[in-house]
Amino acid sequence: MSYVDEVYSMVVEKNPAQPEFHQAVKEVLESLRVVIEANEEAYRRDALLERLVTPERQLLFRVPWVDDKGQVQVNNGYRVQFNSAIGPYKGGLRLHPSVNLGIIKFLGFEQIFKNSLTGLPIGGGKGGSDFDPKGKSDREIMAFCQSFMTELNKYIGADTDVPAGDIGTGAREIGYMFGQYKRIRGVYEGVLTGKGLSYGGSLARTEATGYGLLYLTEEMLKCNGKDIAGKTVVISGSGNVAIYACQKAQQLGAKVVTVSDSTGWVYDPEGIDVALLKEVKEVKRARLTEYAAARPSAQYHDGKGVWTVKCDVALPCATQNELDLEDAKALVANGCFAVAEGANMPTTMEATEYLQKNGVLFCPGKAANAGGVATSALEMSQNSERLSWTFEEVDSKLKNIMVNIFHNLDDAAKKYGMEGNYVAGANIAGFLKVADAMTAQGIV
Ligand code: NDP
Ligand code: 2IT
Repeated sequence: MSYVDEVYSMVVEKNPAQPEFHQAVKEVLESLRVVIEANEEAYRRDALLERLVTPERQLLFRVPWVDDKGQVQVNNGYRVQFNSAIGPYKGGLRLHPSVNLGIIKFLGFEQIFKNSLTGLPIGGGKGGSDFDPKGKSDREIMAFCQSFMTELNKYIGADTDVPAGDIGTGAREIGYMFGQYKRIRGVYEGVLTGKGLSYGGSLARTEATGYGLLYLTEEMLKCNGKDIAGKTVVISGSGNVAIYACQKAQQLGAKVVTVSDSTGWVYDPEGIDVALLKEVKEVKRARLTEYAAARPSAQYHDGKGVWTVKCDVALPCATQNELDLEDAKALVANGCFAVAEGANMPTTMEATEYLQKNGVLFCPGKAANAGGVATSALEMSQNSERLSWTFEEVDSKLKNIMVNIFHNLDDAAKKYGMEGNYVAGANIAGFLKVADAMTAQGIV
């Protein structure tokens, strides 16, 4: 059996009931086959792949908190410190009822390669809880966040592990967690990113993932003789990533005609009204039915459906495995020619293969959504030098990073004989730097 197949079998056997983690590992290892085969002896001797797929440390803890009725609630807390070969662990905290260890491991594993692709010194990690922030009062959110940080604070720090936002964790949650960290540890340091501007946050971090997705998409289209201006775009999700993807797509002259949430989706043929979307989602924390009620041109549909809308470019920005083979077929049949992932692993493997085989330009999340964590690393730099940069300065660095990421993965795909396969390019380019650092640091 080849080394890649052996390690994949080991992962499935040793990590039962973690399908998302298996999926993420399989995609990466398949892409690396050619690189691994060229260095098989040394990698096998050093058990490089076994070490790569095994987290350095996995923290699981109890998070008890009291709800508004006086009832004690108990959630599971997670932090997976996956790989610190190129820098302190870095990655978000997901708060969603679906969270389990396998999901956090898939996200942490993806984060290793994503963070490497940014070119910045950050290792891979991820955390979160099965806590559901929906419908909770501000006091309940604070109670949960304080309890979560009361345990997590022991394992993190500005130079060891720097968490940030993800699904369900935004500025409000980061604020409560930062306050509790400072209170317990007695240090004022950049231990979290995505902070508010009044206490060490970076300008443009809120916008960064969505903006970065569009900067990379624009470059990918340009290098393939196409222009984002004038194109019709479908977006899923209506959270942090989706909102700012929508805003930047419009600034670049595209028309975004859909957004979605976990209950339904909106088709707005006149183009999504970003100011209204922000009011509904960021201020009122309401459902998309409220958007549709306030916007005469918008049609609301229950359930799933954005991928059936005719478009040129599709940007999945909600969650994992939200775009399956049937969706991919509908996109191709409707003439979609580019898909870039704003979310982490939103496209199933079968859907990805179908899109690639049908000539759709496909950029995986670990490259396309890297603008968020890259700007988090810029926030860490600003915190270290105790200065803050202007919006324009951060935004222009972000744009450079995204353009460089695209060229790095494009070059890697070409170098290894897989021109145009941006999945392989991203995995190879991300892997090589981490593998080099792991090798140089010996068996740890
Ligand atoms: P938010 O919590 O701000 O928004 C999430 C959006 O996705 C909401 O519209 C939500 O709908 C929808 N959604 C979440 N879970 C599901 C589900 N199971 N089924 C259908 N819809 C769902 O999160 P973000 O925008 O921050 O994150 C979106 C994606 O982008 C995630 O995959 C995240 O890992 C990834 N990402 C985020 C980065 C960041 O900086 N925030 C950086 C890089 C990647 P509802 O409100 O109804 O739950
Ligand atoms: O998936 C991701 O890259 C994030 N949720 C952002 C992580 C970060 O540290 O900013």
